[in-house]
Amino acid sequence: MNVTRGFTGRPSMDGPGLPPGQYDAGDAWPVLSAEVTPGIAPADWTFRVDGLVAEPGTWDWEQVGRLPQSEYAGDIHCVTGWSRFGTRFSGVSLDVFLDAVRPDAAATHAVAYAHTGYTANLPLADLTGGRAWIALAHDGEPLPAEHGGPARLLVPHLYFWKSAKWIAGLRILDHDEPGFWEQNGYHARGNPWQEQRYSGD
Ligand SMILES: Nc1nc2c(c(=O)[nH]1)N[C@H]1C(S)=C(S)[C@@H](COP(=O)(O)O)O[C@H]1N2
Ligand SMILES: [Mo]
Repeated sequence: MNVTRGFTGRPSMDGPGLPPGQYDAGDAWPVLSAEVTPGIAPADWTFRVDGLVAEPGTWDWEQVGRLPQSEYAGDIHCVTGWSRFGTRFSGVSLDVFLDAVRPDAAATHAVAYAHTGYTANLPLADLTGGRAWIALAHDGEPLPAEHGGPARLLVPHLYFWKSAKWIAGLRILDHDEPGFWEQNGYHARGNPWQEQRYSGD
């Protein structure tokens, strides 16, 4: 039988394959951090959603643990070129937090910010509909500190720089406000399927 596997060499477990210009990193999970990895104890970690919302909210580790948990099984894509197939994360869907704070009708964007100061901007539409999480675990184990533990943002349908590690909160806005990489020439949205790497792509 003639099986067409495409140009990736390895089929993606759950996803549609390799976006343009990406390569399969195999089992490797590179660490990409602009900061020194902070040692944040779960007891010291909090997540806040504020800005243009009816009711700002702050959740601590225990409160997030009591929220309904869900899973992402699929691929991640870093703008430097590597993609990783078949990752498994669990955590809490951002829909849960956004439903609680109730964004204003005028809200269009968010800035995600980390406990270290890293920021990334995202359209609100990319954070809803079961496509974004506060991830607490990977492959059934607590998220390692170098990968953003105790908790990171996970928005796997966009380039992975949007998935802020050591996530501290989301500021909900009625305009787009460039984050750390976006101020340095990277694309405002970062859709890997449209190869939105740099502003102007
Ligand atoms: N706080 C913080 N989050 C971050 C980054 C960072 O430097 N700091 N790098 C981003 C980039 S460019 C990528 S590819 C992923 C890397 O996540 P990983 O180190 O778990 O692979 O985290 C993203 N989130
Ligand atoms: Mo990246």
